[in-house]
Amino acid sequence: MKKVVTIQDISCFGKCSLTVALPVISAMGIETAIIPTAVLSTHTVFSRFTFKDLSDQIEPISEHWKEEGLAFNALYTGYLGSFEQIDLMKAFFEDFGKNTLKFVDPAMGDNGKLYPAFDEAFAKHMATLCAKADIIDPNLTEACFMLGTEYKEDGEYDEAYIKDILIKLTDLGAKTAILTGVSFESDKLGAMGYDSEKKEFFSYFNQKIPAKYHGTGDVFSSTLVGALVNGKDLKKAIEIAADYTRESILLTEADPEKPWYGVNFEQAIPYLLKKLGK
Ligand code: PXL
Repeated sequence: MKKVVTIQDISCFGKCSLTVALPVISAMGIETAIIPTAVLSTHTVFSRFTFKDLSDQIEPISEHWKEEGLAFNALYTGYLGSFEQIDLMKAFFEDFGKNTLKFVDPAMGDNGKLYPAFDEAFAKHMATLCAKADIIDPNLTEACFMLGTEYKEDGEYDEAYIKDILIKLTDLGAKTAILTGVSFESDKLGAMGYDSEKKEFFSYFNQKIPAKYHGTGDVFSSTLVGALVNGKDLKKAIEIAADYTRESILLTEADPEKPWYGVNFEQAIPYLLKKLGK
C-alpha cells in the first residue's frame, strides 16, 4: 500500500488541514500518516481559538520513525505555525525525502491577505521550505507574499503576470510550481503550473462558482497529492483536484445550513473516487 505522511495542524473544528487531508487521502486508497504540528480548537478564522504548539514532538516522532525504518511515497506539508516548524520540515525532508515526492502547500493566506498568525517575514521563511520541494501549490496571495510581488485581483492580471510569478516561484528552488485560484475569464477558475525542468506551462480551468469557502486549498492539495501517489500525471491530478474541489463547493452551496467555515468534501467523496477511476 502506498503511504503518505502529511504534516500540518489539527484544527478540531472547521474542516481544514489534517481534518481534510487525512480523510481525503485515505479515501483515495492511500495509507496516511500524520504529524500534527499544533492543536487548535478551530481554524484561525474563528475568533478566540485555542492553540497548543506541538513543535517539540516533531523531532522525537521523526527519530522514532527513523529507528523503525519507515519510508513514504510522499511528504506533504501544509499550514505551519512558526519559523521553527518550517526549519523542522527542512530537516524532515533531509531525513525522509530521498527519492520521494516532497510537496509543500505554503498555506498562509488568501484574497490578498495573510491569515492572522502570519507576517511578511514568515512568508519569506516559507519560501525557503518551498525551495526544498518538488512541487509547491501556493495561491496567488501566498505566492506574492513569498516573492515580494504586487498582488493583483482577478480581472486585473493577464497570462504574462501569472507566468512570470510561476517562473519566479521555481527560481526559489522547487521543480514545479502550481498557482491555484487563477482566473483569466470571469466565469472560469483553475490552476496554472510550470515545470521548470521541461520548461513547460500547463493549466486547467473549470466553471467558477461565485462563492469563497475556507479549506478549499487543503481539499485541492490533499487531492493532488493523493492523485499523484495513485500514479496520475500532474495534469490529470490537477484536473481531478480542481473538479473535486468544485464539486465540494457545489454541495456546500446546496446545503440549507451552508456552513461558512469549510466545504462539504465528505459527500463529494463518491464523485472523487469516480474521477480517480476507483
Ligand atoms: O486552511 C488553512 C488553514 C489551516 N490551519 C489553520 C488555519 C487555516 C486557515 O486559516 O487557520 C489553523
